[in-house]
Amino acid sequence: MAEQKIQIMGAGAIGCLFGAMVQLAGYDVVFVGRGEQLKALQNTGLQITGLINTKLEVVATDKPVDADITIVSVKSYDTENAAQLLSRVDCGITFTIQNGIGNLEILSMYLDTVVGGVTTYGANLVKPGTVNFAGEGITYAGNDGFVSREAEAVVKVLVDSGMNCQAVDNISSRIWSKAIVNAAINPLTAICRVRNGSVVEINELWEIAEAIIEEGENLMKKMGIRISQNLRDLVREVAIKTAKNKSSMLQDIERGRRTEVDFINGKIAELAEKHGVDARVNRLIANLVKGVEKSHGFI
Ligand code: KPL
Repeated sequence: MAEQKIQIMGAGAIGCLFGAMVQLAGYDVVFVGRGEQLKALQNTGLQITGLINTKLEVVATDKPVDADITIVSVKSYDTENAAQLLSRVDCGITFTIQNGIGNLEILSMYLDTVVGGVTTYGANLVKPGTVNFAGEGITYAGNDGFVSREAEAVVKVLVDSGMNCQAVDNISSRIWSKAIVNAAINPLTAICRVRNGSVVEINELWEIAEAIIEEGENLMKKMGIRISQNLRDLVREVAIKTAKNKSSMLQDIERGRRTEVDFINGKIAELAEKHGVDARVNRLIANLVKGVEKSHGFI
């Protein structure tokens, strides 16, 4: 197994967590990153804190290389650029664990073997080179209608690395469920600057969250994407379980960085308009986050 090379395309918090787990299991791992994070990985290695405590020497670069499996963990607004860079090397099986809607489709436009994915593992960047492993979760890998050999190969690597991972044949349904969780929690926490728990604790916020979920569900129905669980219950459960966490969107806003709202509420609103579904609350919320990003000069 150690002969397989695993590439992490996007050495942010979640990418580094996955890369560290896989490297600890004996796989050959290369991290592709940029900026301060890349410098720290190259100069001082990768420190993982939280649920595990370890320091690793890592191979880190700014350009993708040939690999057997490439785990894509860049922010969704960088997916197209990442796909173009990956198309110039032999990146093997590409497996996306990104947030948001549309990543699988963008990667598939440029690359041959793409496996969809979604993860509930929690990680956040403490400082360049240091990642906090905040919560054990589960990762699903697969496509729609079938479980491919490639998805099984991805699952094997992650399970060998001690991670919870399952192959599934309904990845769109799972990606959409996670996107609706993110649509209901992330922008409300980012606009109001509160932790995840406030979305259920503050009635006024829960009222907005419910409207966001309902519009998302109506769109899923219209698009023929199976709703495999009660999404209100799911959002409530995630907000309670991660009550003390800052959502990734709040962290982006606090760091002065662009958010992924275009690929979450923005994408729901865009697709809803195309399919003739009312998603005015998602549009309004996406516009508010764009207002924060633009007025503070993040984009
Ligand atoms: O995925 C998340 C995020 O912050 O992006 C949740 C589930 C909301 C946890 O914070």
